[in-house]
Amino acid sequence: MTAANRIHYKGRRRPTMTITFYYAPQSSAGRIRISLAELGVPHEAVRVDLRAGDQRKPEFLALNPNGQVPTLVIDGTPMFESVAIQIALGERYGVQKGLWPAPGSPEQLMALTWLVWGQVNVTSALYRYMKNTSEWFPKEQQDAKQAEAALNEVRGLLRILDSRLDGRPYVTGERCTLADLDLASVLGWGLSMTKIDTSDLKNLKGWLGRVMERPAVKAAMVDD
Ligand SMILES: N[C@@H](CCC(=O)N[C@@H](CS)C(=O)NCC(=O)O)C(=O)O
Repeated sequence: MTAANRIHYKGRRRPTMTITFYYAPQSSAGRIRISLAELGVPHEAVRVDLRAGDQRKPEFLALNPNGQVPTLVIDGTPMFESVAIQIALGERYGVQKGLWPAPGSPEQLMALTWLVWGQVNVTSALYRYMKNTSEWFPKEQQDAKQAEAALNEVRGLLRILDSRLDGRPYVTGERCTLADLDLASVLGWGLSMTKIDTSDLKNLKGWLGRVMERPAVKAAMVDD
């Protein structure tokens, strides 16, 4: 795009974006569904039937070559990877709604840190644990040693999160941000599925309750 045909919105309202959200119930798309609900972002939701293989159809692969949900199309531009989507939503809608810290603030650096930390570490360790223990995955591919290693990893990460929440209601401080919503949506679901014991962690339960009890979060958790 050249400077001549770039549209400048200085002093004018930005036009409304057209957003299409591709999701599946009980999937990683849940975290984006929660953010869209909390931010009150108008969008069209399209259910992808993963069992029927809709995610492998050419028209879906053209949007997300990984064949996965969540996928978000913003004004014709497809986005995938939930952490990238969270950041885009935070920047565009979150600052105004108080759910994403202002650009350049120390809180934003913290929100980015804990959001990515959750995705890179917690989500992958939890997934590895489930893969080696849950009935959703083939029994013959499960390995008790790998399950134990993943469980130790999850426990270590939960201890880090628990100490972060010592004296702080939310990971960046006083305000709930998309980083809390993202982490809590993964842990709320993952801990209830795996029944990992967290009774020794004194801050985790209160924080999880505070985030999951938010009306928009509760509404978004209802699957259709
Ligand atoms: N790293 C991706 C992971 C997305 C992902 O794993 N999606 C799963 C559902 S939880 C999926 O769409 N799987 C499609 C399939 O199983 O074919 C993200 O965070 O967005």
